[in-house]
Amino acid sequence: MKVSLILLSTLAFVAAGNPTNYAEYKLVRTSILNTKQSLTLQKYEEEFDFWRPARPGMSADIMVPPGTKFLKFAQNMRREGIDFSVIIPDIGAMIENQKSAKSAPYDGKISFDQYYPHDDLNAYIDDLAAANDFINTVSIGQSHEGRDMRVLQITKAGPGKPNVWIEAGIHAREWIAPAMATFIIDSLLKNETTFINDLNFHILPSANPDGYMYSREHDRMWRKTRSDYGSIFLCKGVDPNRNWDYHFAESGASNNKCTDTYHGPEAFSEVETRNIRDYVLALDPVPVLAECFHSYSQLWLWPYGYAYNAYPENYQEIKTLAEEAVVELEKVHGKKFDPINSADLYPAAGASDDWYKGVLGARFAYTVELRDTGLHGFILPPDQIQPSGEELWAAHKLVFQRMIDVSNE
Ligand code: 0X9
Ligand code: ZN
Repeated sequence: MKVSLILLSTLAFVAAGNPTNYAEYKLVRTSILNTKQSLTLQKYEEEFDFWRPARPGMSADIMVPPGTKFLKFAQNMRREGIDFSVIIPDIGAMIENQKSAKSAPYDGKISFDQYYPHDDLNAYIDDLAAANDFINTVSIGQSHEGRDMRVLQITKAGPGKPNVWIEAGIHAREWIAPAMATFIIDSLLKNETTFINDLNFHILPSANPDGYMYSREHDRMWRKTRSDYGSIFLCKGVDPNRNWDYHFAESGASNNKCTDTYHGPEAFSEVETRNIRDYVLALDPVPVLAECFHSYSQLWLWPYGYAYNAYPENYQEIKTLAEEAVVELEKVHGKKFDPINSADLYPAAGASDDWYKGVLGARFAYTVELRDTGLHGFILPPDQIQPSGEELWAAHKLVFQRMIDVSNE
């Protein structure tokens, strides 16, 4: 990567705490790529932020700066014979627009029309624990910058009952994910549902607190943790969804500290992934279901994701349930989610879903890529939290019931 004085001064500017400015940055979507085109585009992965990577048979979503960089990009695409269209003309304006949306501090009652900071997410689950004797919260450790990582435990079902594990927000900029964890919690606790009588739930709403807060306060497009491995270009952070010790670094991850998919110096280099690992390994029984909430693309991904044609032995029942879940989901607001194998999105190793299946031994493991399909991408407007939650909950009613049924077999 070419590092200029301008880049270094930009890095210093960001390090000094000035928010990254995305004024007139564009999100472009390419046409469906063939193998040659995807290889060509992958050369640009260090220069541009790929919201969806370049892989054969897919279109890529690429954030491109305005001005001469955009003109140069367009020229290069023309030369390579890759068509594209602009799907978000001004990412900065979209971010600013959302900043002006309602944001009231958490006051003991969660509302599903805003994205809360990490401390409020913790406060919300702590308040639930204080108000219910069958709910606890536990700290599973601190993040790199010392934020408390707290898990909500709903253990009304009692010892020995099947455990369900949900991890949200491991990617910082995917704000809809922590919001969906709180929506699922809220729905579970409504009186008309009885899942909590039969299943124990362990839910981590904010799996990457430093990254999440950095994305709120400094750089809306931040994805990684905030650790520091001494990059000469001052690049920070590791992709915590490439940091798990199952086929670590074998595919879809980078050794370059400046990329968004940097896998880290070794598996579990990140304190956040170690905290999660140690907590879930101690669960008894092993979770029947382990889920990860991400965005965007509207997908219900099933394992494995580290390579093409690598499937767990019971993949048929995992796949079938994903297919059934998206049918329930679509009934609510008509949103289509694709139930596909993770590697068919793109092979990427070291993700937590693969580890939950391949190492932990969860019977069912999924990554749900939430709304939308690129109209807003990661910058999903807060007025979509409520409808997203409604459709996700409908899918989960089926999934949780299936967990009860298979556990009673
Ligand atoms: O690349 C990821 O980590 C996930 N997509 S995202 O756009 N949210 O970054 C997908 C992970 C799918 N799982 C595996 N590849 N194992
Ligand atoms: Zn993600």
